Order: sequence, then C-alpha cells, then structure tokens
Amino acid sequence: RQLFQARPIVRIVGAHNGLGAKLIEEAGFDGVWASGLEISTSFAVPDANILTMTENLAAARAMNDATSLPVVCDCDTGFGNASNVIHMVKKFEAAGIAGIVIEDKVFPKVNSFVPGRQELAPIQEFMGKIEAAKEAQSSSDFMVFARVEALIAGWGMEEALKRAQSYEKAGADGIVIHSKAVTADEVFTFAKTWKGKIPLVVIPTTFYSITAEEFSKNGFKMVIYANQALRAAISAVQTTLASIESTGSTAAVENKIASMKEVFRLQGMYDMKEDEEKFTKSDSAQAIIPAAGEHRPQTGLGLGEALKNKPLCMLEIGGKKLIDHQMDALRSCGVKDIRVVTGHMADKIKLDGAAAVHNVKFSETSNAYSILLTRPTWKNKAVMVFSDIIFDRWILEGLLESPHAITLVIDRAYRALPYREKKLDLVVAEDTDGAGGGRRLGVNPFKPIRRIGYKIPKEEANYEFIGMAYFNKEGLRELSSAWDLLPNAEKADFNDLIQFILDRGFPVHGMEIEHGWSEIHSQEDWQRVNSHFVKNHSQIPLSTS
Ligand code: SPV
Ligand code: MG
Repeated sequence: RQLFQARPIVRIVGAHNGLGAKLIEEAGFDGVWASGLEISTSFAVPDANILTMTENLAAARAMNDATSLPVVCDCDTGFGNASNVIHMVKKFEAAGIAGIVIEDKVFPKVNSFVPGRQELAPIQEFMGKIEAAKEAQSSSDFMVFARVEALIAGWGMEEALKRAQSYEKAGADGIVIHSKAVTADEVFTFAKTWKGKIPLVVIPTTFYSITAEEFSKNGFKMVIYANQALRAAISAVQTTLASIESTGSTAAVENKIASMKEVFRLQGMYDMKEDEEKFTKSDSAQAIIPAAGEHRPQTGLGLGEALKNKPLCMLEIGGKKLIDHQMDALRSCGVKDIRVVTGHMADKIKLDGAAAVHNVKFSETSNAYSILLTRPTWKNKAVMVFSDIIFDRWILEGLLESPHAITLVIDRAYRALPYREKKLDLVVAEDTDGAGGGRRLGVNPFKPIRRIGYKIPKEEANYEFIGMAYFNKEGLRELSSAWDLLPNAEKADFNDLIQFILDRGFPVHGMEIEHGWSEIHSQEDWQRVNSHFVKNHSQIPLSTS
C-alpha cells in the first residue's frame, strides 16, 4: 500500500523460493511475486492447481522470510470456494504476505498461456470470493487483487471491463488485467476505457518490449515480471549441465558460475559467523602460531631449495602443509580460534579458516613480539605452538588439561638424539620424582621449571622446550604484564620472556614427554618426518609408539 502511494509504478518480480526473493531485492525491485507458475515449476508439476494451498503458502513464507520486500502471492482461484478463500487469507496474512491475487477462473485452473480449457467463474460467485477475502483480512494494509481472465478466455473487452467493475464494487484493492496478446494494445485499451478508482496491474509476458514507464503513462500502477528469473535459471542450468556432461569436467563452466563465496554471502553465512563469534561463548582455548620469522638453519643441510618460494609453515609433509597438520591437530582437540602471525612471505601463507595477524616488523622482531601481537584477541586460555614443529595430538590433549597457569611441553629424550649440538631451548626443571632416566610408575608429568634458555650449559639442563605452551587466564595475564615490563622486548625470544616471568617469581611448569614430536629444521628432519607419514598413511599423527 505504501509503495502504491510512493511510486509512479511498482515493479515486482516472480520467484519461487527465498534465494529468488533475495536476488530480486538485491537487484533493486519493489516487491516479490510468489508466482504459481514458478512454484509449480520448481516442483516440476503443471501450473494447474496440482500443488495445495499449504505448499504455495510455504513457498511464499520462505520468500517473505528471505527479504524485506513485500511479497504479493499468486493464489490462483483461491483454492476452492469462498470458504477456502477465508481460510487462505487468514493464513497468508498471518505469514506476513503483503497481498494476494485471486483470478476469476474455475478450480482447477490452468496457466493462462496454455491453450484450451480457460473457464471463467460466474461474476457473482467471484464477487463472493472477494467479499470473503476482504472480510477475512485483519490489517487494513493487506491488499486483495482481483485478476480478470476474460481476455485470456476470449470473452472480449466488454466482459473484461464489466467484471473489473463488479470486482471493484465487491471491495478489490486492485485489478490485474491479464492478456496473452503479443502486443500491449488490448491492455492499453482496457486501461483507457477503465473508469474505476482502484489501481491496474499488468503482467507483460508476451508484450515484453513495453517498458514500465510506458505502462505507467498508460494508466498502470504495477507491473509483474512473472517468470523471467525462472526462465533465466533454467537456461543457465541447462547450459552448465550440458557443458559438464560433454567435456567431462567442470573447468569450462567454473568462471561462468557463481563462486562459493557468493553462495555463502547469499546464504547469510558471513553474518552467521559474526554472530557465532559474538554469542557462542566457548570455553575452548585459542591457538597462537607465530610464523613470521624466516627459517635459518643452524646445523646440517638446510631446507634452502624447498623454502625458496614459501615459508617453513607451508612445507609439505606427507602431502599436507605443516600448518595444516598443526591446525588439524588443534581442531581435533576443540581449538577452533586459531591466530597465525605472519611476516616473512606472508602472501604465500594459505590459512584454511584461521585468522592471520601480520607482523610488519617481522625482520627486526622476535617470536615473543609476534605472540604478543595477538594480545587483543586473548580470552580465557591459549595454546602457543611454534610453526616449525609437528606433534602427536595426545601431547596437545595433555597440555590442554594442565592445571597450571603457564605450562611448557618439555622433552627429556633430547640427550639421546644424534643432532644435539644444535642451539636448543634448554630447560632446567625439578625432577620431582627423582628417578632420573629409570623406570617410573604413576608419574606426575608436570614439573616446576627453574630456568630456560639456549645459553644454559648442557650438563645443567635436563629437558628441552619443544615449542608448545599453554596459558590459562591467569597465565595470559602474567604473560601480558611481564611483556610490558620486559627490557628490550621487541628483540626478546619467547624463552627470554618465560625466564623473565620466572624471575618475577611466577610459577611456570613443564609437561614432560619423551617422544611424539619433531622440529623441522633440516633436510634430515624433513625426510624422517615425511617417511613417517608415507609409512603410516596418517593425516593426524595419533601413534604413541
Ligand atoms: C504466474 O506467474 O503464476 C501467473 C502469471 O499467474 S502467468 O503465468 O502469466 O499467468
Ligand atoms: Mg499463476
């Protein structure tokens, strides 16, 4: 009703589902026509009252829910007599439909463009349906349009005008004058001769070259493009399917069809994701992966050639990128919010579903700086994983269960390894069960850490930090305050920051392990880890052997 006041001509377009309605809204039209032809076609059944009122209502409701535009629903002959019309109006109005159109044919109708049976109902009978509809509506906004099918049925102009007049008298809010002529002459003649006060509506399917402006000049207030979107979809789908069938792949159609991104946009997926972020309070830890620094091998054969065009986290191991191994392990432990700090070759890092935080100063800063860049996103707990390690998921599972504020995963097996001359992140932790390297039962894996750093003399260290750490809320708070006071913080290593935290008297624990991880620093590391995956065909390493 408001549009009829506001616009010289109202333009609405046919649809059969929520997506169609949304596309019509985005294209800038005034409203949606819940078309009987379209809805029938979408079920692949004839437009001949084969579908029930309930099915038409469900389709109209889906369209109305998907758009803020008014939906005008094609209600054919009203799905029966005046009693059916009363029930129908109540249902459609309650569903939020702006208006309905009923046509003066007999039930079951046949689409107006199909030659043969086009039977008109007696005038009195149809007037009764309009009166019933008007009495059944509860809001004065709701509109009931009467559709005159006299020109379609071949009863002539005089009959059409007589019927339109009667329907106005019965209380109709507008007249749809339908025509299947190839020119607009007959609808223009109708409009010129029409003496009524209620607005006229036209459906220019056959006289398609007439513009909305011309209809407006000729006395029409609304134009319905009833089926063009449906026909566009049919042609596009047919062409696409034929191409896939004949070429054997989807390559030829790929850049002609909507992107998955567009599909998700239309679904409202991105809005949903925002809501999820805002409203789904989760107790799960987030992950921080500092991957900004450039890989610099310290010993053995470096990964120079393999890392010519990509950073270390993009190295392939067993057919999967190192970062994806890490993210899969994290997600399998319920860690969904993953922040990767990028720097060196940032544009080469592809993060499937994780968020990138860019460290613009990556060449002058160290990993502690990168980790702290994620500070604005910190919530209740976080797990930090260096980007150059691969690990069995049970280590992560254990770490996430740590009862301590700050926990570092520490390995006691490092001494046995052949390449131990490397610069290691050594740790001195309290050997609380005092068994040294011997057999032990019922061991508490969490040990208080005394010192950390690569400068610790090897004889004094009993563990190596593997590059995984866990912080609960208190631990994150300490990490944050320590950072703010740390001298020369930008150049500080994560180890320096942890040592600083220890110096402040804050407890840091180690979670002891003896196996289940590897760093990837050399050709040798890469080959060894790769062959593990080739042998085990395993995507996420699960073995504890
Ligand atoms: C419809 O879209 O279902 C209509 C218009 O009623 S027409 O197909 O032109 O009859
Ligand atoms: Mg129809």
